[in-house]
Amino acid sequence: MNYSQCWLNYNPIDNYEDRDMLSDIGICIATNQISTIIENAVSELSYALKRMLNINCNKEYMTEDDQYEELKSGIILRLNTKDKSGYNNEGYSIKHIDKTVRIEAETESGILYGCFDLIRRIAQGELIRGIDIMEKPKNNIRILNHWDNMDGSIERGYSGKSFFFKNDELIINERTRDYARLISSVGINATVINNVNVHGAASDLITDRYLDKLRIMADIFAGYNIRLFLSANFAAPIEIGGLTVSDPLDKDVIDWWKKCVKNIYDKIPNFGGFLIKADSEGRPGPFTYGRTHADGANMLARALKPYGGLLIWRCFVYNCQQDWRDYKTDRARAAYDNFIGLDGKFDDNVILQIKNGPMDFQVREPVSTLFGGLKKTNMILEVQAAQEYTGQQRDVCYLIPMWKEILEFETYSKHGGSRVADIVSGRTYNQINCGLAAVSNTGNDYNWTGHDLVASNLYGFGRLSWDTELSSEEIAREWAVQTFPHNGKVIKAVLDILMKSWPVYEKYTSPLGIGWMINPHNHYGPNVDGYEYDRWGTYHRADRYGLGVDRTVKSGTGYIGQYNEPNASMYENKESCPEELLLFFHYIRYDYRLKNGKTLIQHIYDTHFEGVEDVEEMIKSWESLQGLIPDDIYERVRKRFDIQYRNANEWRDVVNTYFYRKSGINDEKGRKIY
Ligand code: GCV
Repeated sequence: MNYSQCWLNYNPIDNYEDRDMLSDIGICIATNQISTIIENAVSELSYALKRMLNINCNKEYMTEDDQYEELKSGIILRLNTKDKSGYNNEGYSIKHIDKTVRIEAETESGILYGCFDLIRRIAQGELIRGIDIMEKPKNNIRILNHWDNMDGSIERGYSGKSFFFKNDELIINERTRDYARLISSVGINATVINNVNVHGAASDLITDRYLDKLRIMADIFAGYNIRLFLSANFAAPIEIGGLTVSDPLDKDVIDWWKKCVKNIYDKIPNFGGFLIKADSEGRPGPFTYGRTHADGANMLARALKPYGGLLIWRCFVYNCQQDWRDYKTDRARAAYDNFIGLDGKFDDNVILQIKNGPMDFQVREPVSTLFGGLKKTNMILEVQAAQEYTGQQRDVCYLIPMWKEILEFETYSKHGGSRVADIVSGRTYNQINCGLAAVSNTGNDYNWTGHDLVASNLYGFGRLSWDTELSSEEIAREWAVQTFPHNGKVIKAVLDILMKSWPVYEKYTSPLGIGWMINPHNHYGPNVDGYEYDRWGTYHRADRYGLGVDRTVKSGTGYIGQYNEPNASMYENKESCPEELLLFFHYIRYDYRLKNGKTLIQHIYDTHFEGVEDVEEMIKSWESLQGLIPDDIYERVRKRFDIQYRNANEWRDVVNTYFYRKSGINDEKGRKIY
């Protein structure tokens, strides 16, 4: 096989205390609906038990409930469609009763997730004697967005080429199924396989040319409870339909989409729907025709509605032709300004997909104001597992702590529980079509994610989208234990590296929420003024006295006014603004004293020196694992650390030198600045 199994290695577990209890088992399947999902669940469970505990499972199917009641031993999978026990569709329970372990669910997908859960527990050495749990996902939509192009390249892809496309054709092979196993094992239930920037042949993906093959792929995914979605081109009626417009209120356009969608569902009955990037970075959209985003989204949603399809519409809409001399226009304001007036105007199968921050996946950003603003609109939180601005899978950066902070942010949208996690799960406003999306970090590299350690971000996204209350440490530990050989020292070192990695990356790159300062276009490596005099609206505004963007209501762009109180006042005031975001919200002088007594300039110098020292520490930790983990993983990660070390040095010197030259202020500690 030319790829690894990541966390589905199912490494042997020595001395598992409940092995005896499981050693004489069969898997009994109590259901008369033997579907592909059930078959996949059973085959995964028996494969995992064989590999982890060397247990051979016999499978027995039974259809009558009384037979099921009489079973005295074994793992019993029971599809209980009669008594609605509150599993909530994809939920399940696992109970140990006498000599049986019973996984029950209302749906086949619940059984599948229950099996993956049991495997995960055993893989971590957790004893199942006495287990009695009930689980259900916190979010209904748990979706990956792949930015894969049909020529096989991946936009912002850092782990090889696409495993979905090559030379304008779809790839379907063993890896397709293993991809489905991998993401389903952590609860992901939907995927968009093509880039939101729909170029070239990708416009045709929704036509007969590709539908038969897509159906094969959709069926493989469906066997793991994953729905296939496609990114579509808003101008498809022109590009592939021969019409002269793609105006969402034009009758011919409406009919064209209806026919197109009907044709898709005729071929792919389990098709999930479309993801649309419109009026954004040059993509076509309803603005061309003087229409709103609600007009555009609803038109497509209505075509999908009869088939249960969803329309996911991105809010990444901003002016990318800005003049850097203009201090009033603020890209951070754009998503809110464009969408808040449309709240309540979207159909119920439209979902707005909102990036976590108001800018673009920087190492530190505040939470997008739309989460606290929209009240009558379905929302998906979009995060980026692909590390476009956070080290591109060459530098390790475990992103779950960042996503946790976002999910836990209280928006004050409604009294009594409106954290981002509550809003995007639909709990706050009783919505169903809500959830989490991640821009995927996968490619056809042997280890799927380029850097072995950042497979933890893919794993973690799935686990967090299922249960937003899991902690970052729990997720990191689960992943590490399932990925590496069972050894306390290995797990401790890996956890330590992962948990440090985001703060370390932040230390040696852009300070206190200001973002960017990267090389234009490829977005790797330092370049403080890289975007400063450009059109993208991403400025740091550094001069000889200080830096930062004034986004206050009082004297700045007014962005802060988009937050609900008391967040708005907290950010407006320099003293109460969380320091890690100080430069995002305020222009600050270099001699301003932070809470720890250091000046801003000294903070910049110190963190950049520390960042490099921290990378040295991480490297030492990794080196202590040589011989304890497989050599190939050891070597791959070791090489990545060399790159990270060089990168961190480069960032330190470029950033420190830049600010030394701008400010003329010496480092108090007299270290070398160029
Ligand atoms: C897919 C940023 C990235 C683009 C990406 C875009 C988006 O601008 O640099 O590569 O395009 O975000 O999220 O649509």
